[in-house]
Amino acid sequence: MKLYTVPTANGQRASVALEECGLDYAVRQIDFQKGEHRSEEVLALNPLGRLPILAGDNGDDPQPVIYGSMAIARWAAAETGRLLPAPGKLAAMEHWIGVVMTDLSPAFASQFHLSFLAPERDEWALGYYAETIHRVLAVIDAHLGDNEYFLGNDYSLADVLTYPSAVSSIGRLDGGLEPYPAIRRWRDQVGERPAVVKGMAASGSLY
Ligand SMILES: N[C@@H](CCC(=O)N[C@@H](CS)C(=O)NCC(=O)O)C(=O)O
Repeated sequence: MKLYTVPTANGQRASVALEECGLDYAVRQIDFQKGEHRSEEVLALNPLGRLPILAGDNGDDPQPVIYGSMAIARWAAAETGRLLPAPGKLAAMEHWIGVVMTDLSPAFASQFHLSFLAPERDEWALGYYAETIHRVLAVIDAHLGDNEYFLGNDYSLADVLTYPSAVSSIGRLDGGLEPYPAIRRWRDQVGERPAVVKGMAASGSLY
């Protein structure tokens, strides 16, 4: 398999999940700041021109292809049986994955586009997304204050999908994780896992 990746939280989620699941993969870094995500090589795999992408290795045929950090992580977990919840904890895992992937991560992405790519600075929109990020982080902080991981004592996909936001995307938030001691404790603990160290290095980091 080959992981087409980027040095952002989305790329990191994919590579950390592959590492945690013990899967073998080669890495192809795509420089989206140079526009490589619009190259024929990438568009042939994903017409959306977005990353990360995991391409299978069937000789010359790059299929099957999975696009998106959550899809790649879910596939890796289902394929290997790792990072999955213990009986009775599926609802909680889906809840937290939803919070992170459909609330927190899009708010960080919008903040990135408004901060670095928008032709004009929109203070209202920037304030809105910063407030949304803080609202989500405060809820996660309260939860991790009472729980070692998202699912109590069980490390799962929810931790893997959240960790890159808490070390990468967070660099764009004034004050970072300073107001969130429980997330800082969890981040340090997760960050010591060898698979997390390896997965983060595989995608690299902008910050
Ligand atoms: N939902 C996707 C989002 C992927 C995404 O936003 N990728 C960005 C890099 S972090 C990208 O490829 N941007 C290029 C573009 O939008 O043209 C995921 O979770 O992986």
